This record gives sequence, structure tokens and C-alpha cells, in this order.
Amino acid sequence: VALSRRNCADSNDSDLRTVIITKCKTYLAAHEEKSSSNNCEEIWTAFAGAFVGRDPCDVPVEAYDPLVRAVSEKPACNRMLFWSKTKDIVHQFTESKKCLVTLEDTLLGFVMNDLTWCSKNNSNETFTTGCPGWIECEKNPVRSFWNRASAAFAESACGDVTAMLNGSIATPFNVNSIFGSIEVKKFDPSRIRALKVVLVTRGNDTVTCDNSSLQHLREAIDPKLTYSCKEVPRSKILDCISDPEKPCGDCW
Ligand code: DVN
Repeated sequence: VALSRRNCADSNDSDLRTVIITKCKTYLAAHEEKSSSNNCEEIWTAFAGAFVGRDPCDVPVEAYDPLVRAVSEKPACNRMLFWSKTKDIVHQFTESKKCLVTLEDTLLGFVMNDLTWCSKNNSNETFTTGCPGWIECEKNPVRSFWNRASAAFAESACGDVTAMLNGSIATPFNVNSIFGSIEVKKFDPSRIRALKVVLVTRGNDTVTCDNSSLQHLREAIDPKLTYSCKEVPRSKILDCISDPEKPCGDCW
């Protein structure tokens, strides 16, 4: 199919470079301990190198290797939170309680979250509109970025890791999701002790930790890892999120 896309070149005040460097500096100002080991200009250069001048349907995952190398962050052992189809509640949770961190709470995830970007073959322009959608073509710049960043986040995981999955859908563990197709496969059994699944349920849900997709998850991870799963009502997590007095450890 021939796709017609109308790209709008960035106007100066919303220039992608400015947005990314500003978000990067905002993040480092809030995480001072990471400031000396990360340079936002260098991060921009590595990021741009991945997709500028390339066809927006031909940006391979590996194009972001230099970007991943340009960022330096210590993994938050025992505090890493993976998720699938629970985006809103997970980020409300980490925003309110600081005990767990998602990819989107790390420098790279924070900077790129909610952004869209692409370029064109043999062009030095960047665009933030008219870029291919997530499923329009597989090797689009945004999807390849999230695949690469997710792989790096999972590779670095250590200690006890948590995964918040959605108990309101038939297949809480989907082997085609980023969590199922990339992250679980990158877990290093010599670094990780346990995988703790939190299955977020609503009142009328019938899905439990016995769900066959969760049995597949259990079989997909290395047998040296301790696997556990707990059904937790969404309402209980929301109450915990809105009660600043409630310690993290009491949320489930
Ligand atoms: O563990 C997390 C985290 O580390 C992350 O990077 O990967 C895991 C979550 O990915 P997932 O397992 O594929 O879970 P989801 O809920 O299916 O997808 C997560 C996000 O990918 C979505 O919220 C979409 O991002 P967006 O548009 O809300 O910023 C995006 N996505 C996935 N499939 C998509 C899609 N966007 C559009 N169309 C699709 N088919």
C-alpha cells in the first residue's frame, strides 16, 4: 500500500532536540546523583544518529545501541517494575510511591515517553507528526527505540523483580507483547532472584493466577528464579496510591 504522509517540520520552539535536551536536564536535576555520568548533548547526538536520514520504516532496533551506551544508570536492584497492559495504574503507582521504578522512570524512558519522532531517507530533518504508527511498519523509529530500551532495562534487572499484569484481559501474559517477547527473554538468572507477578483484578474478573498464560510465563523463565503470583484488586492499589501514609510494602 502506498501511504501518503504529511510531515510537518519541527517549528523552532517545539524542536525535537530542544524537547529532548530539556527533558533530559529536568530529569538530571531531579536525580542529581546521575548528573555527572550523563551528558544530555551526547545523548541527543546518539539518539539522532539512530534515525535521522533513515526511511521511517527502516530503523532497526540495533540503531539505538549507541544511545543505550551513551546513558549511564545503575540498575535499581529489587525495585524494578515491569508491566503489560497496566500502563496507567503502574505509572500512577510509581509517581506516588518511590519504592519501585519502571523503564519510564529511568533517564531514557522518561525522556522519550509520550514522544513521536521520525525522519526521512537522506534528510537531516526531524518530524514529530506524520510518523508511522506502532503497527504500520515494524521497524519504525519509535517502536525500535522501545524494543531496544526495554531489552536494556530487562538485561540490567537484578534481585527481586515485579511485573504488574492485567487480570481483566483473557491473556495477562502475552508472548507478543514487549514484556513477553523481549523483557522476559533478557532476564539474567545470575542477577535475578525472583519474579513476583502482581495480577491487577477488578470486581467481576474471572482471571486468576491459575490462568494458562501465567503458567506459560512460569515456564518461560529460568527454573532457578523463584516465581510467585498474587491477585490484587485494582481498588486496593488505587487506595494505596492515594494514601500518602500507606507504605509501599503494604500495597499488596
Ligand atoms: O515492562 C514494560 C516496560 O518496561 C516497556 O517498555 O515494555 C513493557 C510494556 O510493554 P508491553 O508488554 O508491550 O505492554 P503493552 O501495554 O501492550 O504496551 C505498552 C505500550 O507500548 C503501549 O502503552 C503503547 O504505548 P503508548 O502508545 O501508550 O505510548 C505501546 N504499544 C504497544 N502495542 C501497541 C502500542 N501502541 C500502539 N499500538 C500497539 N499495537
